[in-house]
Amino acid sequence: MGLVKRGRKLWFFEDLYKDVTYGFEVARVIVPETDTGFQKLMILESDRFGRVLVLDGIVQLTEEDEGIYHEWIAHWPLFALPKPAEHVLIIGGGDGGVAREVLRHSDLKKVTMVEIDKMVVDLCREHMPAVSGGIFDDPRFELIIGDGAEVIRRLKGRCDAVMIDSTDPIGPAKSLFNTSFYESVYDALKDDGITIHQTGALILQPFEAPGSWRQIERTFDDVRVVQFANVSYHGGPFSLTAGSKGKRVFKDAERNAKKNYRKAGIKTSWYSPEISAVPYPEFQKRLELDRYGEEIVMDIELPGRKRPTLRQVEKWSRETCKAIRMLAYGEPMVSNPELGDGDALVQYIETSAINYRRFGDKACANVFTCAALPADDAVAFSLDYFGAASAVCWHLPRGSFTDVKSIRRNTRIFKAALRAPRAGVDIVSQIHRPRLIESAEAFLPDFRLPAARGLSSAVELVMDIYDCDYSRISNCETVARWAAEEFPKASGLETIGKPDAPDFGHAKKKTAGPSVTQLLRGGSNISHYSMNWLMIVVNIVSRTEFPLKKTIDNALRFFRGKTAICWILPRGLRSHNIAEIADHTYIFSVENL
Ligand code: AG3
Repeated sequence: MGLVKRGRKLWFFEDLYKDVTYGFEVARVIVPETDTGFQKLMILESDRFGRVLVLDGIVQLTEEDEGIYHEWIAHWPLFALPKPAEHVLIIGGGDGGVAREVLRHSDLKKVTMVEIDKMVVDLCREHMPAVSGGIFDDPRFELIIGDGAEVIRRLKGRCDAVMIDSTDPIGPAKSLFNTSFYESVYDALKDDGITIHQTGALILQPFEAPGSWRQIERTFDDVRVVQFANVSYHGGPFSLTAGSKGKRVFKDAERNAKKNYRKAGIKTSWYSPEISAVPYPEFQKRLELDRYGEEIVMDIELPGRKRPTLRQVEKWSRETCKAIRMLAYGEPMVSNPELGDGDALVQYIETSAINYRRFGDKACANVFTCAALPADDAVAFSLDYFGAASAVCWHLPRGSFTDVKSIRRNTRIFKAALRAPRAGVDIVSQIHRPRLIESAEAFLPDFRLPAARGLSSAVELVMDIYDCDYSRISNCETVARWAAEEFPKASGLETIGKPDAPDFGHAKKKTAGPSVTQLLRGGSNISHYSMNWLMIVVNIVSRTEFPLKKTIDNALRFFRGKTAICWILPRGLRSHNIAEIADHTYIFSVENL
């Protein structure tokens, strides 16, 4: 919305969100909106806030409350350090507010500020000189106009702290929110150094802090979330996410901060060492959970010649939600009978999805949640609903942050039968594990998928891809492009219709992961991705054979993941022998070299 006339008054409304905004009355426009070549810049004056810097329609600071943000981002890391900082790097921060606070630390020898947009520096210096204070006259201060992501590579091991005072991860700051940038920040730090990055409003930007948290967690030795609230960053709690080089830094941070603060004698208005070391514990705990979810995969023997209609399958999926105590999201997607390609259904649910496909007289059902899954209840309900005597089940831990051997140990393959109508299930076979193989074996040209051996009608490739690039999994268009264009090229599988990508719709309904579904001829590709975990989890079911190596490599490369844990399951079973089925269920891991 930007500037809006309201009667005789001029108002400004922030443009960050489509569905919420805040605004204030503007007394004067100091610098009308100007295209700097990097972004649109505007400086306004308000009676309440003083001068206000706006970039791309988003408030960056107001003279009235800039002290809150600048004190926290500068002093939190500097006072937490075990010994006084000598060299600090600021990336962004062109208004000079962070540098002003940093330079109050008298042991400092040098502060380098790398700002990409010279006009931010010049116009703030001219129109809001109090923000930068005297930094430009301080001999310790050095300004580089350039790209922080480039400059930082030249600073290996030189900095005690790196503060990333960027705009949001849209526009010119995008390259500052990805793993390779964080890796160069890590390299630029001395041992025991700290970095800190602004990571948005916790509630209105629910994926930003978790996304950076996970990337920093993977690149640094320890990670913390620091929160504060000010008036001009709309939405209550606002976050800074910090990473340390060295494991002890944050553990000693509270003690160090109290001691260093007292010694330095710097008077602060908002920062306090008393609360600085408390890193919003509940939020941190949520992020520290190390498991993404679990899935129960069922091959259900349909009785007699009875084949459920799609209407009945829709009812099954709705009632399965009740059985596992999850909410359905939106309407189920069903295959188009006109395409003559079998019965299939996908129902997004709170946190993930349920899906169904029939191969002959086998109902193949998957129930996936990114939370604890009452798997037995899902199996019991499904057997009961379809009037089936038994099912072969694979119970998979999805997104376990451990090694392939323990993931294998936690994967269960068994036959289940209903104890009595509307009662629980019994496991009527031994519990088997998948066969652990080397990826090299799966990639041999004569490796035969179970379907080709006549063991089943179809095959399912399940992939958990870890350590993906944030930019590849932070929007649905990119994931949908993979599913609709890249994946079919690599796998040779034929798509039907367009990918369905509800994306943040899940989040709006207070549920977890955004998803993409692409129906395939004789199968489907369902992917759930998570910024929290930097991972994408994929299930590809297909009646047609496809090249494993090409398909897996393509996904690893596209999402720039580090490792894929892969399972191969025979689906639409023809064999009834559970030992044989387990023997043709494979697990292996693939590295992206
Ligand atoms: N840099 C951080 C601005 C963040 C605005 N984003 C938001 N409200 N979600 C500000 C520059 C101050 N030196």
